[in-house]
Amino acid sequence: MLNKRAGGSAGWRKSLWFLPVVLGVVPVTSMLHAADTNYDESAVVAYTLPDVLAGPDGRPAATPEDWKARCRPHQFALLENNVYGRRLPPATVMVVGELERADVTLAGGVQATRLQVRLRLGDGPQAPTVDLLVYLPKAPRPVPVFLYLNFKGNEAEHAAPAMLARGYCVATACYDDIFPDKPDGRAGSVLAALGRPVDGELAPDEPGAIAAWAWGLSRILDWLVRQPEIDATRVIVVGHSRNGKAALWAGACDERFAMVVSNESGCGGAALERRNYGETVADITKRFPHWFCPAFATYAGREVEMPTDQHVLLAMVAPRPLYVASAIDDRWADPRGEFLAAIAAEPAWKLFGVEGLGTAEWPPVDAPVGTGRIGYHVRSGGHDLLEYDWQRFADFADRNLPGVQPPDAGPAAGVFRPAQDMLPVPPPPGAIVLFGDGSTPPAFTAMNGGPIDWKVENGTLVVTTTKGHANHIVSKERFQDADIHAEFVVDPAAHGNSGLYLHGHYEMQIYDSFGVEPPTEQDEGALYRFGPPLVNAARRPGEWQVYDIRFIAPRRDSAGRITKAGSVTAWLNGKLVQDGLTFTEPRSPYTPYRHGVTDYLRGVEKELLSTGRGPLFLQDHGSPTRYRNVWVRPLAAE
Ligand code: GTR
Repeated sequence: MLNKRAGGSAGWRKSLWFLPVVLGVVPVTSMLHAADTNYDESAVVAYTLPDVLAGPDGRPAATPEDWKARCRPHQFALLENNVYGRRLPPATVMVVGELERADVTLAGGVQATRLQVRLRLGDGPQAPTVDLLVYLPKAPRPVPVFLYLNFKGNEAEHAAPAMLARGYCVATACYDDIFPDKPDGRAGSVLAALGRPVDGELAPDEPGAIAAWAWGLSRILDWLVRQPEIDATRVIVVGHSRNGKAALWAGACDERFAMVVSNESGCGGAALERRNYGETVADITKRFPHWFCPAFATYAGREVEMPTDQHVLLAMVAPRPLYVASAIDDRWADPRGEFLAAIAAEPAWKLFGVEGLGTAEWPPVDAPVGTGRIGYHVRSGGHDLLEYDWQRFADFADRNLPGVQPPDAGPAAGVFRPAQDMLPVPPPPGAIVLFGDGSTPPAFTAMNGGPIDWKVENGTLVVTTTKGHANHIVSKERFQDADIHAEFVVDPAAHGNSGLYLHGHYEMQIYDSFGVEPPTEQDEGALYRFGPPLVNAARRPGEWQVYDIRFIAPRRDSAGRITKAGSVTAWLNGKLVQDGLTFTEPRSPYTPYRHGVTDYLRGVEKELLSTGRGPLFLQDHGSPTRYRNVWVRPLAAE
């Protein structure tokens, strides 16, 4: 069981069945509001907000490109330097132990798959871990996700059946796993593990808890986007109160979040600092000195001198959809100040030619507004995250998220999402294993049809290299369209060059390409001579890597001429590297039918051209690449 906190999974399960369906969390705060807090709108000082579109020289962005290249980085740096601290670097995210998966029935009879997984953020056994709880709706295709941090631990979270019934996945982790929420929490936080200073005088732009929570959300996202059941293009980050501040900063730092939702995030979140209404910079930095970078506290009582304000934080989300939610009795969070920040952020959306809120009037309670890419409501009642709020977030997401897949989308549009998270991957039903773990002989022949001379060592099949680079091996299996899986380790010799020759005509590249930017048609993930990978997903030599390829073979007429292009969709190490790339005649002069060809292979190619069925080759290119778990799963012909 994966629960780190008291209560454990038994307690969690119980809560599923017996607790009322409340979609949210009650924060653990005792509101020690200052006696001199201003709640009088007429006593709010006049202020001028910094221009949200301004670049470093004050000149505002004129186009989306100008915003992205010149003005957004400038505005982002102002938030880093003055509020949250420097953005933290990425880290490797790996599963620790077993992923736990169970079918569960939630309140109202909603069927779901529950995943519980412990993620290690960073390298080495000492790296911090986060326990993630995920509820997946039963759906035939990848689903959008609401991701949020909770306050009390996953076992205290009440599942979100209503969201699941609307087709959304819900994923949550406890914020304390990332940064224990107390002034001296730094030493036990991910910041310490990232090598940031934990005591002594901190630099003015040293990140605090909010930066750490935002970073944790991005690391969870790293894992979520690798899951086949999840639509990586529609992960929504949500947060309530202090976690709402973190959600906004996460959305600013990481543009992979497709939509950002702030629920009553208030001071240091969605509310304008310049408005002296509710919580102030002095209040928040006194009680929560660990949340922000040290520079923020210096603006206590002089908010008007800040070179930024919270509308800038909201503008970082543009042109993605943003939802800001307030509650009318939550005056400490300054509901009107949250609305005004959303209005002041609008120019960033307008620059992209999209509508923001579509109104400048603060709406009545329980009457959501936002016909464009910004949504807003002020709910009746106090500081909380309630089902009402969740339902409005989902309404807004339904309207605004791009990339919604129509029910009849074909395989290349997203259904082919192989699990690559945990290696080795067991062969699925219907797979023809060409080489597994070495317990049965490799189902390959040499180029002349005879036995292969590649060695099986420690359960891996190792390329026997030759100077001529043509000691490839040929699968005994012949197939037309197929899903192809291979796990491999690259050796530094000869650039780690090897490859998967699909039908012997088209090569999915294997190469020592770690860190190469931008990757080219030579690099790992490329279909050699047809297209570079969409992203560089290559791992270092010595590490296990994994390819899953959906290969749709070209079709030929009886004279051998191509009548319909072929295509590949390929995943490499959890990333989509080819998305339906099409190809026709082979382009490489090095195919096994030309370079190092034998009589046997002439026969193989002839058969391929007449039947459309051919083998998979593993390539010798002078590097002792290791393979395991190589299989093909033939697809039904179109
Ligand atoms: C309060 C704090 C607010 C808000 C809230 C919460 O004490 O002053 O800014 O973050 O806590 O997170 O519940």
